[in-house]
Amino acid sequence: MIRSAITVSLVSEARGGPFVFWDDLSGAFSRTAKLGFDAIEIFAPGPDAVEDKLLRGLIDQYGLPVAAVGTGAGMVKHGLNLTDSDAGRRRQARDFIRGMIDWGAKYGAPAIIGSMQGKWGGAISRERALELLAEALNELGDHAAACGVPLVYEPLNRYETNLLTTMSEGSGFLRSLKTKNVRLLADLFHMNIEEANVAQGLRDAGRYLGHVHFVDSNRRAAGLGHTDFGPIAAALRELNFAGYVSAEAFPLPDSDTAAKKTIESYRNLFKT
Ligand SMILES: [Mn+2]
Repeated sequence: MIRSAITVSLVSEARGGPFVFWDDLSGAFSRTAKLGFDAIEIFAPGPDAVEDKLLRGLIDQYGLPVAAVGTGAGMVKHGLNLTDSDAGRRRQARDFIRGMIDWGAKYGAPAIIGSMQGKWGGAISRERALELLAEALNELGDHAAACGVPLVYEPLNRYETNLLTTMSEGSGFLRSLKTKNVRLLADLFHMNIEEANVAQGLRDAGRYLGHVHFVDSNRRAAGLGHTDFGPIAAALRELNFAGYVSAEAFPLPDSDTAAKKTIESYRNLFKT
């Protein structure tokens, strides 16, 4: 079963970014539950940012699981990434992500590595960056397995990384890893830029597909851009995808409208 989710950001440094709900975690849970989403995806400043009692209380009160947790605060707050030319900074990046894996795992949620993958350039060649990324994903993937959750890796579009930008590259890379615990995140906005055909990109992810960022061509809620979602939904069904399609979209024209449009599109595409 394909399940719906929606994002909330608690990271002030990410303001202006593509998250539907902002700042108020309790309010986001309440609105997410009311609109009928299956789960919530949390972009938090760090592993200690949300009190355990509060989060467990919200999960119970609203019956909403956590779909995933983002790790990008390591980048936007601390300037860390896994392919930094400085070994100490790379270690800090891994430590930050390990903390986020541990935090998410308490609620059964996988951590997502997106911007924390970094970019190659300067003292770091593309080959060296991919070697560093592979080392980090092997270590963190096995750590996540020990915590009982997968680790999710997200190829990004060319303006956000120069490492891996398509599902085909992503699945080839995951196949080369020692760890078997890393899954791909297919972000439909990035794919709209990088894939020749988005539905085919999902098929290229194939058995590695673990999570989808469900969003339109312009990073607005699904239904507010020009993406043709029919073939995308068909590809996800064909793959028997059983994860979350999670709205990582701008709160435009406002959070509630973006959320409503998303759940409406989700129902039209996946509940027919
Ligand atoms: Mn994304």
